[in-house]
Amino acid sequence: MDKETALYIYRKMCEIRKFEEKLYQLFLTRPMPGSMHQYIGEEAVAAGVCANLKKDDYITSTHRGHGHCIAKGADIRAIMAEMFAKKTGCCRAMGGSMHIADFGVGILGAIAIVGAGIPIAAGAGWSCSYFGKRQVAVSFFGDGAANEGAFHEGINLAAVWKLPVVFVCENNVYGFSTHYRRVTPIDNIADRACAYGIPGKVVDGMDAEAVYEESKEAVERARDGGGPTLLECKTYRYKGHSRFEKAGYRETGELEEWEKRDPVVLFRKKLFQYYDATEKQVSSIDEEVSRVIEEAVVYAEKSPDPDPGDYREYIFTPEGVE
Ligand SMILES: Cc1ncc(C[n+]2csc(CCOP(=O)(O)OP(=O)(O)O)c2C)c(N)n1
Ligand SMILES: [Mg+2]
Repeated sequence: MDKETALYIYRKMCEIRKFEEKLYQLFLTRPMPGSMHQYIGEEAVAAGVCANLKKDDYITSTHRGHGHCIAKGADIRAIMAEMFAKKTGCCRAMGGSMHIADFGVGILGAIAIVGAGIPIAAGAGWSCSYFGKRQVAVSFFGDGAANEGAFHEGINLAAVWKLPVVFVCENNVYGFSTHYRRVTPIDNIADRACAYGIPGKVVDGMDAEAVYEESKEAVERARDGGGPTLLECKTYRYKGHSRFEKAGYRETGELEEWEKRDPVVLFRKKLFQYYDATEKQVSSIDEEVSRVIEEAVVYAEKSPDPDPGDYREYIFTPEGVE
């Protein structure tokens, strides 16, 4: 990748990390609506994959979706306002943390039903092929989702119809409190690709450069009519499954081992080593991103609450929109 792309990926990873850290503090210190599932530790996956996507490409996301939506280009202020359930939120307070969507930048939705985004991405891929505009669809999902029926149905159909879809499994070791090897009889979920006759690759999900390069190949293949790919990004979530869940099921020292390969720290070093970045360039990204996140909180706090009757605008009846 060139230096511009590397700095872009770094910025996105910082945005995700700082957004999530801020949100964690907010949930600790003030009443916040709903719950949340944090993406800290997995930033390289969303940032590396989405750096290969155009605005009109599609993604489907999950309950752990803040990172995907930031990486795909949703407005951070609007995501933050959604966390606060404000009228200015990207879903006008009707979605919340687990249901972020922004059709304007191709985010078809964060979907909290595990695995449900996979067939939706296949459907989006079908529309990409039908309209012939060289768009692609990417589905992000977890290791737990890979054991849902929707995984088989979605990937099988995309493979049979050679749809332009990239299936990105974020193997963060756990599905809730269950280690993936307790419920998955093979080490690599990517090995399942052969059952669908499509390429499958295991990727170091802590290394944004590796994620970018592997997903670039998969996205290009999809754009060129070569059909889908299954990428399994090996990664780790630093926080518990949701909000204040304590992750007591982890081995002692496990988190610390993964933190040694922190994706943000790792890629920051690479910027100096391989991309000729200067200290000034990188620290100005750090500072700018901190400012953006602080401003997003102020924006969200100052935004109006939705009117109680607003929900009626989003209800469909047999006669049409109410
Ligand atoms: C169909 C379905 N089953 C169960 C749940 C409850 N649930 C929510 S998240 C989750 C774990 C998902 O694990 P994984 O797919 O690995 O994603 P991760 O949370 O690790 O990102 C479960 C079981 C759900 N939301 N949907
Ligand atoms: Mg998981």
